[in-house]
Formats: sequence, C-alpha cells, structure tokens
Amino acid sequence: MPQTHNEHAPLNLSLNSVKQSLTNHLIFSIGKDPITATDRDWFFTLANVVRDRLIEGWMETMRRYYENDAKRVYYLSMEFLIGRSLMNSVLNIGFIDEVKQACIDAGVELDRVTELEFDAALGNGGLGRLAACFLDSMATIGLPGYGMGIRYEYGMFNQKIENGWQVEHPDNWLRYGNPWEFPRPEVLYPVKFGGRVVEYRNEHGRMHHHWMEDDEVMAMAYDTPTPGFGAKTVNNMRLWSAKASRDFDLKYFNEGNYIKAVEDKNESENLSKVLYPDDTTAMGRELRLKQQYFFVSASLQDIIYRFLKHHSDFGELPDKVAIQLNDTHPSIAIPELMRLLVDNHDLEWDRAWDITSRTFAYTNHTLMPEALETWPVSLFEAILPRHLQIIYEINQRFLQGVMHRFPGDTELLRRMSIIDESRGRRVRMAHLAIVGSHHVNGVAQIHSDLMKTTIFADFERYYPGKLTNITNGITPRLWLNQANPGLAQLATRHIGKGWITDLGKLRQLSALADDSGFQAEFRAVKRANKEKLAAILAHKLRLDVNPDSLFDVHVKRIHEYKRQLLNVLHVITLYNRIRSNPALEVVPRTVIFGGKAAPGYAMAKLTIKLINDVADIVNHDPATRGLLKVAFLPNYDVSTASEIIPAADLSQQISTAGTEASGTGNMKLALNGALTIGTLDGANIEMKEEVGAENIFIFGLTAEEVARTKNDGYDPWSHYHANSELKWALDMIASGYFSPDQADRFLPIFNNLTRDGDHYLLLADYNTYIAAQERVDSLYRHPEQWTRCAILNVAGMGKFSSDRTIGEYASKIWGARPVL
Ligand code: 26W
Repeated sequence: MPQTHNEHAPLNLSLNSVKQSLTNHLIFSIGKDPITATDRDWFFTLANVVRDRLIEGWMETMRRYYENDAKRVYYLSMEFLIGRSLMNSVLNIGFIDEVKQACIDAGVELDRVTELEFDAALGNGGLGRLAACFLDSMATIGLPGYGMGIRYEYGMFNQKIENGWQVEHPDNWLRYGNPWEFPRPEVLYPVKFGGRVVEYRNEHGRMHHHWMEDDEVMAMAYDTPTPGFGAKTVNNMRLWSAKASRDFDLKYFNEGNYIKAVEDKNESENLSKVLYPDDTTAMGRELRLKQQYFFVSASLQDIIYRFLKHHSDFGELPDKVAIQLNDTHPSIAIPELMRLLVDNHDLEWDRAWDITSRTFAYTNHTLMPEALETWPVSLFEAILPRHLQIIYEINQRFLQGVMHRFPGDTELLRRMSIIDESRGRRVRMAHLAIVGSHHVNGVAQIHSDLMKTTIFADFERYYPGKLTNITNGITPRLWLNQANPGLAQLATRHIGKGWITDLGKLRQLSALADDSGFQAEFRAVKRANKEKLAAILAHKLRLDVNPDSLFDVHVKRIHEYKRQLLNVLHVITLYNRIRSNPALEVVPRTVIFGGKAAPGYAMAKLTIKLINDVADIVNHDPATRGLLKVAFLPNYDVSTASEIIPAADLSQQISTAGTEASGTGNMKLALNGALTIGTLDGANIEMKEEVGAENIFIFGLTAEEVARTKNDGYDPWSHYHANSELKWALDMIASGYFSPDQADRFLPIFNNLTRDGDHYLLLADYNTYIAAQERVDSLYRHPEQWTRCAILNVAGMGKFSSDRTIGEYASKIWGARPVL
C-alpha cells in the first residue's frame, strides 16, 4: 500500500489545537464570523472539530482490519437508535476538558449547543437501541463490526401531546444536515424489483435462472464513524439511501416524458424515506418488504465486493464473514445470498447452501405471535419472484430432511414449513431465518428457554444446539458515564475508572453499601439528578414536583403487554387512599411516564390519554395534599431517556411474565441506582440473580403460572369482584371520573380489562403489585436502607454491559476476535 496517509497537518487533542480548529471550522467550514455565529453554527463547528479527530482512527482501523485479513462481522438491522453523537464522541475520544475549556474561551455555551443536535432516531425502541449499544461495544473491544442499515430521511416520529392525546409529527432530522455522515456517491449498487424469471440451460446442460426485473433502484452508501471508548478503534456504520437509477429515468426521457421520469424518480427514492413506527404488529406492507430487500441486497453486494478483494474462493466466506440478522427483518438475506452464489457466481446449490447457512445467524427479539413477520406469497411473487423460487427450493429440501427424520408426521411438516398454508399462503420469515442460520439466539435466559419450548420447539428438536441464549446488555459509556456524570465520577473516585470498559468492577461498590459517607455522596448525586428532572418537568409540563418525593419511572413503548395500565391502577388506588383518609401517612410520589404508541394502536393511544387525564385530576386535586403527582413526559427518545433515567428511584418493569423478551431499560435504570419493581420476566430474572432477591421488588404470576391461568380459563371478573379497591379504580375509569367531558371515553379500557378477557392478566397481578408497592414505600421511609439497596443495584449490574454480550456473540456465534 502506498504510504501517503500521514502527510496531512497534525491534529491533536491539546487545548490549543482544539481552539485553533474551532475558529478555523467556524470560518472555513461553516462560513460564519464569530460575531454573527448562532448556537447552531457552533454546534456544526464543534461537530466538525470532533469529527476531524475521529477520522485518523477510523482510517487506521479500516487499514488494520484489511492488513490482518480479519474476520468481519456485519450487523444487519432495519434500526439503529443512535441518539446524539457529539458528547458521545468527545467522551470516547477523551478530550472533554479541552472541549469545555475551548468553548469557555470562545464564549460558547456547550450545554446549550449540544441540545441543538437532533437525535438520530432510526429505530423504534429496544431492538434499535440494542443495535446502537452493540456498535459501541464492538468498537470498544476492537471487533471488526460493521453496522448496516437504512438511512431513513425521517426517523421515529416526534410525539407531541395535544389535549392529552398523542399526535405524531414528522422527524425531519436531516433538515440542517448531518455532520457525522460521509456520503459515498461512488459506493452505489443496483437493487432490482418485480419482473419475472426466465429459465434456460447453458451449453453444459446446467439449468440457469435469469431474473428479468422491471424496476431498479440504486442504493448509495453513507458512512458514519463509530468510535469505541478511547477511540483506538473507530468502526463504520454504513447506511443505504435510495437514489433513482439513471437507466430508469432514461427510459422515459427517451419517450420525451420528462414529468413521468421525475415522478418515478421520486417514487423510487421513497424506499428510504421513513421508518415504520410499528413494533407491535407486523403489517404486510409492500413498502416495508421493499425496504428490507433494498438494504439487504446492497449490503450483500458490498460484503461480497469486499470479500472478493482478497479472496476468490467462496468456500472461505464463512471464515471471513459473519452476518447477524437483527430479528427477521433482514432475513431475505438468506435467499439473496443463495441467489448471488448460484445465479451470479455459478455455485452448485449444495455448496452455496453450506456457505450460506454457515454465514448467517439470527437473533429473535419477541415471542409475540402478532410481531412475527410473515409475508403473503402473492406479494413475494410480485416483488421478488426469484427469491420466492429459492425459498420454495430451500423449503422443499428442508422438509425432505424433516420427513426423513420423522417419517409420516405430516402435522410436523405443516408446522415447520417455511410456507404457512393455513392463512392464505404466507412466507414465515422466522422459519426461513432458523433454517438458513447456524445459530439462533434469544435475548435473555427465560426468553430463549421459552423460544425452545414454545414457538420454536419443533426446531429445537430438529436442530439440537442451534438455539441458544445471549442475554442483552447496554453500553456503560452512554448509560452511566455520559448520562450520569455525577454517579460516574463518584464511582471513579472510589474504585477507579476501570468500570467504564469492565463493568464487573462495579462489584467493588458493594463494600461501600453501608458506608455512611459514601451513602451521603450517593444520595447527593441522586438528589441533584432529581432536581434537574424536576426543572425539566416544570419547564415542559408546567408541573411542580417535590424532588424529595419518590420518583417512580415507567418509560418504554406503550403496549398492553408492558402494562402501563397496571401502573395507572396503582396510581388511582393511591389517589383513593389519600383522598379517603386525610390522616394517612404516605410516601410522597411522583409517577413519571414516557413512551410512544404506534400510530395505529388505538388501545395504546387511549392509554396515553388516560395517563394524561388521570394526571390532570390528581395533580389538581387539593385532597392529594401534594403527595401524589403524575407526569407524562412527551417524546421519549434516547436524549430524554438520558435525563429521566439518572433521576429515577423506582423502575417499573411490570410486563406479564413471559412477554418481555429481555428489556434493556430495566438494566439502564438499575445501573443508575433505581430499584426495580418487576415481574419474573425477561432480564429482570437475571437482574434478581445479580443483585439478590432482597434488593428487588418482585411480584406477580410467573410465566408458568400465567400459562396455567390462561389454560384453566381466566376470569378477570372474579378479581374485579373480589377486591373492592380494584373495582373502585376500574369503575372510576369506566364511569368517566377522569373524563368528565366525555364519560364513556375510557370504557374501551374497562372492557378490555374485564369483558374482553384481560389478555395480559393485569387484574390477576393487581393484588401482589399493590403489595409490592407497599414494600417500596416502607423501604423508602428508611433512606439508609434504600440507599444501600440502590448501591447494591449499581454494584450488581456488571453482567449487563453490552461488552459482555458482544464478547459472547463473538466467541459463541461469530468466531470473530478483536483486532488490536
Ligand atoms: C413490525 C415488525 C416488528 C416486530 C417486532 C418490528 C420490530 C419488532 C421488535 C422485535 C420489537 C423490539 O424492539 N423488541 C425488543 O427487543 C429488545 C432487544 O432485544 C428486548 O429487550 C425487548 O424485550 C423486546 O421487546
């Protein structure tokens, strides 16, 4: 390689260098005089200063991987929920002090400027944020990991609350430009759609398939450097944007139809226009399938191009490339790689299949039947006719194997088939992903166990050892070091800063759990964080809350299975107790909700309205004597999460047991010193093991009991009639106590929880939930005991670093190693 890469002017992290860059960028990149520069100009200036200092590490990293011929990991995901990058990069590079000082010297208010960055909200929730934490961990441990996804022009909608209702507003996050991305107009791949398949025999008599597509869209790469902690390794996230293909335009231009050509150009560029804001039901929407194939096809072309730069034998592909499918969303990659190998590179089917199935692995993130993707065969036929043929071939060979092992079991074949014949022929993407992958993992132990015993039980029997568990994690860089500098500095003062890259070190804090001096410091940090959040609530909601009250936090997507309504039933119960007993000594509480509802999910949207209507009544009723406040903080996203989580005392993780695959918010809150009130669901179970049963408030039916209860014929009315406080709360909802302007507004909620069967067993768990909340109150009355417990929660979160998670993927699934 030519050694020309070190000839540019040196950049460094010294204060002088940073100050020089700041002035230079403001003038020469932004084109502004310091006299007229706005805060936004300063944001872009700072972003440029920081970006400059990522690039050398980025290039060095890419060279290092190239020179080592390292095995590369491609994390294919429809979603990357990154949030803001400025402070993350500054902290990972490690020059926060210099940046702060340079800003002071330039008269720039850093805190105000960082607020101007739009969140990169290219994800819905847990699955997308997990992908972002994984990128951070891969870079931190030096693993050659590439994020690949879609550069949506509009990310997750902005949620506004109007008159208590959620209203969605478009997220035009690229409006002022994105300083972190590098457009690569030369990295451009065609992606085809539609048409038909022509079969022919070549001169050697071998059958060939030629796909005569009728649409073509170009995928253009945008690269974003993603630094690990210390920024020794700077990995790449490559997102694809749809551009109209020139050929396609020409067809109409030649016919003289200029307007039609431009219209079609717009249409094909719609592919990367918007993120589907739905993580609850898999709607078989044509545009979504096209988005999936679009980014998968471009990614695979790119992966193969890079592979072929130093290899010629596709047999080596599984040794040089691991592709992780983040849920089934990119699982069209399996037939696509088969197509590329068989149709374009002339490999025999069996050899291509061996290569393909040793390259892919699939992560399942949900057991909920309505979220499992299936596509109508007819839609596939119309958009990806060749892929449908390949899926049929995969399925036929697979079912032959099943038949061979379990002769005569046609029911088994029907259940395991990639094609569901029962509901008007649909392609089951999860089955395709399992058959085409060497490993399939769930995201917490209970989830993986349930995966093996319920939805994928047949596959567990057929492919013993293929299904496995890798418990989720979160990055300590964002969720402690950056979001909670007070607690981070406290930990560092006492145990050193090793925890940032080795979270297990937090265990050392257990020794300080009873130390009154440390307790006081710990409480002071929490108190300061609560004051900051109180100021935000005052500013955004014009709501005054008492920072000494217990901050009870429930933040996550709004979904029936996550049971925000169970929390509301507790709030109403508390309200009734306070009102009816003026002498009652209650622990003052501020109950904080945050989360978005899928735009088409009526029950979730009505839940938001109920929370806001309850807040209206409760917050203004003098009978509460200020002891109870309810707040719905709008537009829960990565940035607001970073403000709320450090201020939480109590973390609500109350999904019906067996429904929340893992949860990751549970980990973030506990890492920031909140105690968990939760069910034995998802990663809560493993958190309990780590912090000890005495330091977590567990309640409710277990997953087994939930299954049994449903089996035995669950009757919500029996709970309604057996518990007067529950009945009272439900009747208030039904009768319009909280909606005096429209008495029947919340009748659908009442009906859902009673007449319609209370699918998520809120009423069955109500009693134990209320009892658990009483235990919370009792403990909160003893600040030393509470603080001890909170410290032990922080100390016990080491397991839940995404560094540990990524280490397990690397060794158990990817066969990849850090390249340092
Ligand atoms: C519309 C199709 C669809 C269906 C499901 C889109 C997105 C989904 C995701 C699987 C939803 C999701 O984010 N699942 C969450 O994944 C987290 C990371 O593993 C887990 O911690 C959560 O428990 C799980 O709900």
